[in-house]
Amino acid sequence: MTDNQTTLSKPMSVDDLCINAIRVLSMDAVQKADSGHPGTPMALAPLAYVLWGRHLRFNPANPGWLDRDRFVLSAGHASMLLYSVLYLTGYDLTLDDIKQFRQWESRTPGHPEYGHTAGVETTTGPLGQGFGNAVGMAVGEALLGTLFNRPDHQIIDHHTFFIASDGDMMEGVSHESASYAGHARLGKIIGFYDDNHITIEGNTSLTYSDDVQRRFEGYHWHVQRVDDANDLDAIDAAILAAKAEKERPSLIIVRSHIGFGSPHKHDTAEAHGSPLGVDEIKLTKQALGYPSLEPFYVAPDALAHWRNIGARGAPLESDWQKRYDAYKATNPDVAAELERRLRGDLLDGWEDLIPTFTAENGNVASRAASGVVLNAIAPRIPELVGGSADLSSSTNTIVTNAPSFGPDDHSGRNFHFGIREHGMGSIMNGMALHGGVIPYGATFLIFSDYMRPPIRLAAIMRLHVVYVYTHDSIGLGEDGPTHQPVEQLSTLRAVPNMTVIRPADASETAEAWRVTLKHRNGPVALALTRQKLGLIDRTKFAAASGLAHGAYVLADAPGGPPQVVLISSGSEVALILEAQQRLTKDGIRSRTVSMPSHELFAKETAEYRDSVLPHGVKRIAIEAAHPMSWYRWVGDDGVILGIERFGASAPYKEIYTHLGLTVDNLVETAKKLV
Ligand SMILES: Cc1ncc(C[n+]2csc(CCOP(=O)(O)OP(=O)(O)O)c2C)c(N)n1
Repeated sequence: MTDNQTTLSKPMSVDDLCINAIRVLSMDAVQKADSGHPGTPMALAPLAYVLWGRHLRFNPANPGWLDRDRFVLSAGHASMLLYSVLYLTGYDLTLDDIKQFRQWESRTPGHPEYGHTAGVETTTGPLGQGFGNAVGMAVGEALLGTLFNRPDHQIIDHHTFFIASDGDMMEGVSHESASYAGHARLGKIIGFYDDNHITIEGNTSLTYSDDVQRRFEGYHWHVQRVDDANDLDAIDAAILAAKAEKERPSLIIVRSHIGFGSPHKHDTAEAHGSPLGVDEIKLTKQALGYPSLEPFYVAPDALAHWRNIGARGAPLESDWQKRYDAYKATNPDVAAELERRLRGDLLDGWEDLIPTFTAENGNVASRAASGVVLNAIAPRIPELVGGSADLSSSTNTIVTNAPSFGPDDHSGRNFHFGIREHGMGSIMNGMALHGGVIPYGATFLIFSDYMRPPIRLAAIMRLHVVYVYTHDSIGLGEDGPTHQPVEQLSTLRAVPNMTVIRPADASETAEAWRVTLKHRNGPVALALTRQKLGLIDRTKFAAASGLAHGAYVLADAPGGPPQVVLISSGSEVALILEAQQRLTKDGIRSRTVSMPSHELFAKETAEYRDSVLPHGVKRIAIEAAHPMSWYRWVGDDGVILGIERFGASAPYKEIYTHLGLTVDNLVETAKKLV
């Protein structure tokens, strides 16, 4: 017997070898990295074995197969559970990758990252987000299935599985998403709640005594219990029953024991987020009766069995492909449309539908202009689907004469997310990840704060989602400081991969939608006004198409190069235009620059940027928001007229005056600078 062999009372079954392989890889990877979460993968190894082994439809050779079942590990800290299974079933992930857990540029980062590791469907880690993503994926499945399946051809027909931990359940976003899913009757969701009674601080009894079963029954979910996470047949039976339930989403509450198998860490918080320790790992492998103590050892029989499980995917997919080919032969146009949507290509000609605004339209709030544009382009962009968190009449985000997505109709493009901004953002991410749709979600800009976590994840994952944020400043007036955004524009602009666009008038709003729909590698936030805006006369000022550059010169004063540059975005562009006229009269040559998007401008060439903001000419920026994001653009000797306090409840013009956001102040400041 070698040092690494253990004494077995009886040979281990292939089932146990397969299950324990996950436990061993998880323990060893965390130990090698000297950081990570071994306990939950150890507890849930049997669940993973039953789910992947008997139920999940997936093909490691093609992780992107359209009709695969989706799996979301909402408890992203348990990433080694997922990485183990991806390696064992034969995805593009090697044992060496497992050994590189949590290392620089490895394919096994600390938490699962979408686009980074084959088979990872979404980035998780911030608890609760995966739950919402799973609901969004199920929305995508239901919507596309309803639109594209034909009576004899169910080509989109898959389940969305997720695993949620105590932390996921405590986070509010799980409430918002679960409530939405139950109401919308998303019957193809099958979630597992890992009921292990342990979080970081200790036993859940410290802080948590929800009756999760009744909670989810209250949401109209179908709820089952499995009392022993090691009972493979009970897990199997519960999944079968969940699949048989067509109307309600399912939750399977699985009583598990964190750190299962570890003599000293079993059922303790210590197993949650630290390596077990070399000695304890040895004891655990012995207690489990594992055939070797060698780190990362997977018995050949177990690997072969897991690979057989993975190999079932290819015939599953090719069977589906045959059905898809038959569908395509019978319904060539529908199939072509589906394929277009999945590729993310837009139909030709949609830009011809973007309306042109003229003086005859009168003064129009940019939120209203946005609604007009959305409705004009909607017929040619059917994949643009979305709605608001109960503010559609204020955010102008309903597509008129189109059905709503709801419990009785999964075909609708208008979504009613309810007053659930956080859930909305998280569900939108799931929809985008599912593919075939461009989701938009609307609320007041101030309430973007209620959906920060999914915004950040959309940016990390570079998802094409659109936020329509209206009531974008103190310009909303009487609702007062609780509703008036101040710091939101700067903080949204600070999110990497995010594009914020704040158009100055109806024409720029139309251009903003053009850019937004073409911008496929990250979220776009449109900041739109509640108050009406005048239309900038494009016969006198540059065309609104300049918006695509992020910033563009509207006009220079006559008679020579500018002495001062006035920069602004959104509603305050009107102020710089008026200031320019006054300065011209007073003999000061000024340039006006509309800067609707800092991010788009930052991507332009240095030559272009210098042509808009010439070196050596002093700059003044004005925006009814916190000045933080403007320092880069005005330079050391520039001035920013912004807001460094909360707003106030009053008619909006008065607030502007009290806070010094006026033409008078602009003119005075310019004169001082020149
Ligand atoms: C939003 C958010 N808050 C906090 C954390 C840090 N965190 C990671 S796991 C965890 C809780 C662990 O308990 P549980 O969810 O039951 O997971 P288990 O210990 O069973 O693996 C916390 C607070 C996080 N990942 N996300």
